[in-house]
This record gives sequence, C-alpha cells and structure tokens, in this order.
Amino acid sequence: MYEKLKTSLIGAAAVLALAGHAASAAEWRGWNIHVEGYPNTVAMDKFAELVAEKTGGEITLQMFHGGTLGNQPDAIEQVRLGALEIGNFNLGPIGPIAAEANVVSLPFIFKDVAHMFRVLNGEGGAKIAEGMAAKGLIPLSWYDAGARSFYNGTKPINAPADVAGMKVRVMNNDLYSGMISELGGNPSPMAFAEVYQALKTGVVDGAENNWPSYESTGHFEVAGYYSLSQHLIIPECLCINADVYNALSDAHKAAVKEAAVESAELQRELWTAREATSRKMVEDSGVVTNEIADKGPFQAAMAPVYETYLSANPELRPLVELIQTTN
Ligand code: BDP
Repeated sequence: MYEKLKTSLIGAAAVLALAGHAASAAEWRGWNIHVEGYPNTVAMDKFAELVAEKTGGEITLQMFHGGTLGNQPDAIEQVRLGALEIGNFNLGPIGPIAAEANVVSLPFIFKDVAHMFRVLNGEGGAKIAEGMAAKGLIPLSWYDAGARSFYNGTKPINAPADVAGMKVRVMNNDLYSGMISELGGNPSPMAFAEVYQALKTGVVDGAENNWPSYESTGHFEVAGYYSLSQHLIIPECLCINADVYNALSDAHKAAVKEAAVESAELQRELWTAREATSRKMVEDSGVVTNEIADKGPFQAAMAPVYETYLSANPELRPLVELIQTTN
C-alpha cells in the first residue's frame, strides 16, 4: 500500500516537473538528412534561429543534420511518435503512411515545380496536409526539391527500353518500385546513405534524384550519365509532431508557423541557385547530360501505377483529378 502510494507520488511529481519544464522552456530536436551548406540544411538552421527569436527563447531547436539520427523512414516514425519534434521530410517516404500525401509520388503528376506549388497552396495542399496531420505529422511549410531524373554509370536513357534490365535504387515507396517495374527495370528500395556505395560496387546500376542531391552525395562520381526524365517532382515538408504543435499556446503556434514559412522562403531561393551550381559542377567534372526528346512513352508506361494507387484509394480520385486540372 505504502509502496504503491510512494510510486504514484513519485510519478505525479515527475509529471509536474515535466509540465513545469514544458511551460518554462521547450527544447526540441530536429532531423535533416542533408550535409552542411545544402539549401535544406541552411534553411533548417534558419528555422531554429527564428523559432528561438520569435518565442523569446521559450522554444529552442537543436538540429541534427546529415541523417545522424537515423534514416528517413525511421525519422518520420520518430516525429510521428514524438521522440523527435521536427523534421525536414521528403513526401516520398511519407506516402506509405498517408495516402493523401502519396498523390505527389505519382510519376509525372506535376507539370513543373510552379504547378506543384500552386497545388500545395490551394485545396490540394490542404487535403494533403489534413491526411498527414491525421497520421501525427503537421506540415508547417513546403520546401522545393526540384525534379528527379535518372542516372546510371553506363549510358544515356532516352526511352523506357534503356531502363529495361537495369537495377535502379528508389526511395521506400511502392509507387516508385512500380514505376521502375513498368519501365522494365528492377527496383531496389534503399536508404539514401547507402546509395553511393551501392552504385560504386554495382549493387545497383542507377538511381534517380535532383541535381543538388546527385551532386552533394557524390553519386555523379560513380554514375556519370544524367538523363532529364524529370519523372517525379516531390515536395518536402518542414514537419512537426502533431501533439507537440497542438499543445502550443496560440502565440507559440503563430511564431513557429511564421518561422517555418520564412525558412521555406529562404530554402526556395537557395534551392534555385543550388540547382544551377550543382548542375554546372557535375557537368564541368565530366557528367554527360541528355534531354529526353519524347517523354510520352515514359508517361504512358505509368498508367498501371496510377491504377494501382486509385484502386487502393478510390476516394482520392478527386484529388488526382484536382491536381491534373489545376493550371
Ligand atoms: C533527396 C531528398 C531526401 C531523400 C533523398 C533520397 O531531399 O529527403 O532522402 O532525395 O533519394 O532529394 O533518399
């Protein structure tokens, strides 16, 4: 009896101490996969600085860059569960958790980056955000991640037949595996950090990414043909654990939201510049780039990927149509 009482008193004291701590100052931890100097890294550091500034130091954020706190699918789980508060995530690996967010991973769904942002800033973005929030992740703002294209170590890709038989690394998402299979290749889902070695040792023949990641990871050193398929235009979020955000005071909510929006503005500016410098850097080092004259056959091959997604999520057909009809 006494032991029980003691235990519950200690428990209550701990809860009070925690609550007191939370009310006075919160220390958050944030995850980011990218290296120093990468647009997202700079923008996440800016976010941390702005959060501290706008909350008068009542909320501070320690950023962990370079994926040091684990791979992306694990980090997404950590933020959903509240083991981490903040993350800069690509919507690719969020898709398997929130079907609404997976719509952005349908190949060729966006015409270009501007189209993607028009969708995100409208009803489509609200629907995606709602789906994510229901899974414990609130997107505070959207980052640019450009368009992803194929690269490999042996030849330029101009038609689906060039992908046939190739082992291609993709992010963890069945839509991407389906995409590679429909082109006749063999998909190999793998964590970002493992791709360089896999390309180098021939575990995979190729991969796909935007210019800045192709450059920052050194993949261009071991896979020197970059073919502008631009098959995926996937946004990224500055995401927060939903319970953490919902428990904030209105003033703190506004401060954190503002900081995220300002961080995204900076990220997009840096992104545009980095796309150009990364491209120039890899081309100067000898990478062979090719435009794909006719992307029609790649797009046509994606019909089964859309069908699979829509038959698993028939209620999301209006969202797909909304995106396709957004100008
Ligand atoms: C980069 C994204 C990053 C992904 C990576 C990947 O910014 O979030 O982890 O691609 O391919 O462009 O895994």
